[in-house]
Amino acid sequence: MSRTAQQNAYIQQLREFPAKLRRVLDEIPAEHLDKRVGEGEWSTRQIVHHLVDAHCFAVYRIHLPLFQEKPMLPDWDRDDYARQADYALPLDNALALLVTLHERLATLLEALTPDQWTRIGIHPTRGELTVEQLGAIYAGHGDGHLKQIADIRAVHGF
Ligand code: NI
Repeated sequence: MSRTAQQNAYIQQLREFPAKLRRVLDEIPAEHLDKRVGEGEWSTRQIVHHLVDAHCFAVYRIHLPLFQEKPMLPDWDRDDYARQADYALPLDNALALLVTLHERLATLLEALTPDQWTRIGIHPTRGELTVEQLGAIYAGHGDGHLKQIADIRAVHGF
């Protein structure tokens, strides 16, 4: 299978993320998990549960263009999801799912042919995206939220 260095980098990033997140969470005392930087902002707990839902959508969104011609990729309201009862679950639940989801994503991407990387789906806000662009978005998505968690820690000093 011939992959570009960039494609390999996305796959590697996806493979490493769950352990990276776990190391960050291990440093945060449980009593701080529900702290937020302000009204309407997400807590660390909500961010971690958000990653699970976002990466469930990633698996779904990356599959669709493999089998359909320029499919519409499903949209979702992140704040609606964040208000549901499952976002209050202990983080072990989310971490276990993230390990599984990331293994699926990485395995899926690793086996793509060069043509499959160029298949296109219609993202609800970004328009036409290739499977490679979707892979890039989700490879970087977790790190963006790690910065958000770092901001919460900085504001509250833990
Ligand atoms: Ni997000």
